[in-house]
Amino acid sequence: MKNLLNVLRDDDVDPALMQVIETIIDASKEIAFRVRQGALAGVLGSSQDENIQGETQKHLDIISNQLLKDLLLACAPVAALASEEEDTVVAANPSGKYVVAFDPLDGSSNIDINGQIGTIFSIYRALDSVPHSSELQFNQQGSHQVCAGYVLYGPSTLLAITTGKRTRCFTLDSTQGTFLLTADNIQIAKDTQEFAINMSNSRFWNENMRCYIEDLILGEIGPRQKRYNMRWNAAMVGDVHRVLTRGGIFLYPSDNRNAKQPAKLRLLYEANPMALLIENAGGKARSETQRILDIQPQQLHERVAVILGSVNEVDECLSYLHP
Ligand code: AFP
Repeated sequence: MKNLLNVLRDDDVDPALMQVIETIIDASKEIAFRVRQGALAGVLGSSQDENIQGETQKHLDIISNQLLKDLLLACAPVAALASEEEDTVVAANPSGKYVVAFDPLDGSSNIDINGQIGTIFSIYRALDSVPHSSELQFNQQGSHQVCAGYVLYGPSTLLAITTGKRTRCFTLDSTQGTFLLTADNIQIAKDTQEFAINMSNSRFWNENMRCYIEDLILGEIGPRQKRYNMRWNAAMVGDVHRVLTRGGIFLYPSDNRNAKQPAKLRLLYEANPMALLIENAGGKARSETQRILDIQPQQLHERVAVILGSVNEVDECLSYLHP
């Protein structure tokens, strides 16, 4: 089996970009070790602090963020970084060619219950037109990502990654400490019978979204005329990995719980990297109004509705939203 660096080399990936990817992978191995140690490493539970999102930070959120930050700041090709756990952009190396955004530990609510969690990352070329410390470094459309991926800390530690051509999956061989290629060209099934959504929010959705979900639940006795199953991991990395593996549709729609914040998922370090992985695996990734990768970001931690997965099912959902 090929290892990650050999695959990237065969794809003629820029050596400086390979160095950034390798740095992220090194940090993820450290995180994976602490996740596996759990209570034995004293990393469970919540801190007394809140992040800019207003979320209570778990100890492992802070540890993971610090690991990624320390290693990336020491990586010469990195010009700046942005994180779910950082209020604003952190300037790195003046000669850096790339900027990195990440959610250090997605699915934090799963940490204390030994559930699926993961690290999501997104890499862009640094803009010479603005200072490295400017948030404008990250006001780039998702289609400009040069690399996107996640590390899923589950029964296996898996890396899903794309550098623009295809979406691949690697599995960590913990005896050697290397990620080995285990899926070379993921292709998402065009149709599905599985959806992922947090049903407890249904009373907050708009009417059209409620109708779409109701028809999935009606199954073979309703207009869709086939049985659907539901899954919800409460960690985007786990739900997206299932969609990449066996198809499906993942939805986190806008809702009216909070007029100032109608969506939950973050564009920069959740929606955009996942959208690139999904599209490069033959799937579709939309907000409720447009292709996610076409969205022009306005601010660092902006949020967006997400509908992604099997092309035909995403299209069917959009036909309900825009009859
Ligand atoms: P946490 O990292 O705060 O657990 O949030 C995870 C997440 O951003 C995303 O990974 C999940 O799909 C979604 O939120 C789960 O949201 P709900 O807790 O509202 O179901």
